[in-house]
Amino acid sequence: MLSEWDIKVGTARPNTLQMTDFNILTMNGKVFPSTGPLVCKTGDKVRIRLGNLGAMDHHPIHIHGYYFRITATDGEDIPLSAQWPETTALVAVGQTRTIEFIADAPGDWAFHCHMTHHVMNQMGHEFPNMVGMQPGDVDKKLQSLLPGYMTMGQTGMDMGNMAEMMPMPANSIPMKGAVGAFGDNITMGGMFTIVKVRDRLASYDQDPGWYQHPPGTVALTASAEDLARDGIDVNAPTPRAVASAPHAAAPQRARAGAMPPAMKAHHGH
Ligand SMILES: [Cu+2]
Repeated sequence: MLSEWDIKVGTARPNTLQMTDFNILTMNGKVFPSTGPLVCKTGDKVRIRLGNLGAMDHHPIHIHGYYFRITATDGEDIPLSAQWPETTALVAVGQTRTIEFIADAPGDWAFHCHMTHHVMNQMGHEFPNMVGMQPGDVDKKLQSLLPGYMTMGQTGMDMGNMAEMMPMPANSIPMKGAVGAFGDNITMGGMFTIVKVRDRLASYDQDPGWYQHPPGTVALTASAEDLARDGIDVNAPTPRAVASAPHAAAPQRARAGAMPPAMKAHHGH
């Protein structure tokens, strides 16, 4: 079940007067990483019934690694001949959508709303655009009035590690983030869970942990020898850097001038 709430930071009671600015998006009343994984066995026929209990927002629910068929709406089952394949099921306010697929690919597969702010927590719009701002010592000055104050957003939305830097009020959750399979930070929250498909299962009710990738199926960081063997110099200027360098601009203009008229006509399309 998909829901949306307005629960101000540090409070416990949802604001029922909210009309548009919801800040907590949940699956079965939980936000990732607290959402339980959807556990299945390789070869299982999986049926998921999605219902949107939200007040104002539609949810395009998307799966990684599979496509599914839409097999029923809240009206009725859809005859086999009329079912259609999707990787995203748009569940409008008040609707249900039933999806089915055969779990034939073992792994951990993200299953989430595709609305960007629906996989984040504590979202709000009552902030100025801070990208590129240089706050100077404004934090230090404000902290004498507001302990713990921190200017945010100057570098965009890369805030996955914010929870480590900023103390959180009681009864609150970080904007996004959980430790992933490789010790990295999964910068997702909210309406996000994981379909876990395994060849062997102890129980459908138990989280089987992270998928153990077969040897040789996970990309590794290239060693210096690997790079040298393949003739890759990571310090070489990128093509874009070359094109924007003043000394490189002249030969490029010369090439444009040498283009046949037919090709020039296509410029600007
Ligand atoms: Cu959504």
